[in-house]
Amino acid sequence: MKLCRFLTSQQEAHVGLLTDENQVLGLSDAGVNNLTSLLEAENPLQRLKALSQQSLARFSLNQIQLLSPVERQEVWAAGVTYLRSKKARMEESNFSANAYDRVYSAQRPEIFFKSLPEKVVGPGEPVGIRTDAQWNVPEPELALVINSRGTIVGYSIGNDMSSRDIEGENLLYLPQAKIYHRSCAIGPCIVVGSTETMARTWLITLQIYRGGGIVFEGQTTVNQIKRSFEELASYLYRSQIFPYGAVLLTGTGIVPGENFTLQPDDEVRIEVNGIGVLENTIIMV
Ligand code: DO4
Ligand code: MG
Repeated sequence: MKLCRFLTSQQEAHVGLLTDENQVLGLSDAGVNNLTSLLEAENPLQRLKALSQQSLARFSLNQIQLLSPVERQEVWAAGVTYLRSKKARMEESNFSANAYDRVYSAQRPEIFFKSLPEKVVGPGEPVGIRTDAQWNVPEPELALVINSRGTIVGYSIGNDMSSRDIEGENLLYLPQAKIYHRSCAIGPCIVVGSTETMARTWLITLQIYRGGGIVFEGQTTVNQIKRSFEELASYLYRSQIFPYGAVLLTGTGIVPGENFTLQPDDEVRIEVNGIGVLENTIIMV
């Protein structure tokens, strides 16, 4: 089942279920006003199935605006989980090549803080490239949605926007390359009820449009992620508390070639076939 947040034409935020017919069933009529309580339920899928049987308001997608499905969850990200990411990063940086090489096969994964929840950009909202960076790319990633008990309860799509020249100059600049205004998009919904085995059959596709044409296209499979989802989630929760749960991006397996950089007005389209499509336009921030 697909859980979402949306804004009505009266500018009221609601929680809903996205149907296969591209409609949204509003859950306010059933007394549900936030996603977190559903993700924290003993059995979120069972709870959503029961809610979907109730009489609920229906909205078509053109009546509403989907919001990022993140409320108070911190967003973190795993890195160098795909061979493609390791190789691209080793090429971009002589200085840090050894670090990327080691972390790919080390026992402890790379996990870094990505975004406060209130700074996450939703579907259709602009994502940013830094004015002081020359080489910028989107990173299309599967997002694990984890509750406060550390259980993976759903999946979404994330864009871990990155400035490759800043990261490549010195790995200690990673927070500046990764964490800035509008550097993280998540959406369009949270898929609840899929196992890791199911998620590993999904394809991730990235398309970048400029002036109506495609300037970059790439594809990978979730199954290329080297580490298990449980392993990534359990490292995130070591000696940590997440009272509202957390979202963990699982790393990128699609890296455009060395000559490619994003420009303002580019359209970034990320599709994960088991989830949906996350689209955002690029602006300078
Ligand atoms: O090591 C730096 C960041 C890696 C990353 O974001 C990724 O592999 O997706
Ligand atoms: Mg990344």
